[in-house]
Amino acid sequence: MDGGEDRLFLGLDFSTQQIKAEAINDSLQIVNETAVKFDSDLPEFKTHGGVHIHNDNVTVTAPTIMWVKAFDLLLEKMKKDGFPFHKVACISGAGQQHGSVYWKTGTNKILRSLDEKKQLHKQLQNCFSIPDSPVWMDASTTVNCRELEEKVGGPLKLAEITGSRSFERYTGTQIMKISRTRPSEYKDTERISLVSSFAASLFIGDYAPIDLSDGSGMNLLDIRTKKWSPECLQACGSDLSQKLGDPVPSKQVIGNVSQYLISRYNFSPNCKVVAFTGDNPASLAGMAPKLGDVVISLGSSDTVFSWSPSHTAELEGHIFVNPIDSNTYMSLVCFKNGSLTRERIKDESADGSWDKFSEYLKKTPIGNNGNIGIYFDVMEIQPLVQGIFRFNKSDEKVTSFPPEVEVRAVIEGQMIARKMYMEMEMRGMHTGLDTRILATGGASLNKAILQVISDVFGAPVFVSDIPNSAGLGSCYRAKHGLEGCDFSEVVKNHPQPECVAVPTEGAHEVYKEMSLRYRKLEREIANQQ
Ligand code: ADP
Ligand code: XUL
Repeated sequence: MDGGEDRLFLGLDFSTQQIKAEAINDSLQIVNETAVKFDSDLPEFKTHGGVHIHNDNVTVTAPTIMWVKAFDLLLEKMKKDGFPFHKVACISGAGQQHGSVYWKTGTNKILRSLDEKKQLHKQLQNCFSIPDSPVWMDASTTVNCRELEEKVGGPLKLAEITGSRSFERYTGTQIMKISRTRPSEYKDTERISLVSSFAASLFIGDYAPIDLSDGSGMNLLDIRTKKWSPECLQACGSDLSQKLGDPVPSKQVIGNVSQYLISRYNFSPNCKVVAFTGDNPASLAGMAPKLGDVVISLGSSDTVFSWSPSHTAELEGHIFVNPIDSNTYMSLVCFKNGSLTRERIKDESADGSWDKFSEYLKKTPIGNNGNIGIYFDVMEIQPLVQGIFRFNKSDEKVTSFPPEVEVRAVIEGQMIARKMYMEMEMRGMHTGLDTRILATGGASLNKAILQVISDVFGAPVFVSDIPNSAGLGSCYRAKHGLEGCDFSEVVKNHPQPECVAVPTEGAHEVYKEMSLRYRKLEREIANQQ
């Protein structure tokens, strides 16, 4: 198994709606893809889009044990399909960013002595002091955000230290909220993990460290020194440095696969595990972008990100330590109303059919005859607004659009916002005909959506065969961490993405004008809230 052509690299993606596994061989060919979807494969947890939105509309959680049960199902499915676990040389993975897991005191002992005859979720069912993990969609911590910023010297100071001002979904303030509202559960918490390090813990049978890249999404890490920031820790909870453990570079080998997995699934005892990271950092690795490329990820969230050489502090957008090279950075902007909003409009206006949705996009004109829609089904991140807003060409509010206008309005509104915030928040990033936009995530399968992106961004759009770049990036990161070589060496056979859309003539002028209107309308909405 050691070395040679036959070995495999396994990449996991613990995302919002599902967990997915990809496996590649040494030539980077995909040899396995398996997924477990939370809503449909685990209906007993009654999630919608993998989460529970609470009655206050701002608290959003997922049952931690559901993720463990999904892990059981995923490996059982792969075993049933004859997946050769013994050939896996190294594993890495990704998790939805910012979400947190609270392990009860004493759980580490349980993790280290798991019974191979029993499913994991049966052994861990009483092991979480907070059974429902807050996830990235949560927006319930505004007061904690203001407090954290105030305690460290203001939002810009916090951004200088951690790469971001305070955002509701960031883990530090989520921890602060729990430490205040549930002090005894907080006290009974031995370890706090991110979703990524939680997932890695299931593989090594021990608490796994948080990696520097996903750790940058907590408002707790000093991204300059790559250590926890003492003042941020102090503001968010007592004994926090013990509860978090030391962060490690994202490419670090953190241990071998657990005895439990060796006995139950026939993993090799030599199989290594590389630190898991956030889904966006893992996607960056999976897209193997060049400096100057812009990645747009269209999953449960929509994100726009790129490789960034510096960590200049700004008030908006985010800077993370780069998952491939801890001496560089990645910049990112995130939108909460992504695929689930598109999906709702597909269900309501296009009879639940993506084909019909695409047909509507193709038959409506660029600029939608001046109609603009802003669809924030859940509280957006920027601006912090919830609601559905439609405007006609004279900027008058209207209550509905015909179905085909609604479909174009959601895609144009979303993509105009993606470009506008990219330009405002990603350190002067601009796109043009010589920029490559690399699209990934579930909706990157939809060519009609990609055409709108190309028209709005004024740049060609490229896609790879594999829309799950976080899973693929995890395979690449596993190989990178194991071999310790240059990342460019690992991805030298990475299949070149294909150009699937180029800007339509005249689109640039239409969207230039429309973007100005969109900006004004969005500002008015935000000011009224
Ligand atoms: P995540 O990793 O966040 O769970 P994915 O990147 O797998 O999400 O994307 C899942 C989403 O992809 C679904 O919610 C669905 O709306 C969207 N999707 C799947 N197929 C299409 C399509 N043909 N057109 C547009 N969106 C699609
Ligand atoms: C990024 C973010 C989301 C999650 C879920 O900051 O909150 O993209 O990582 O995908």
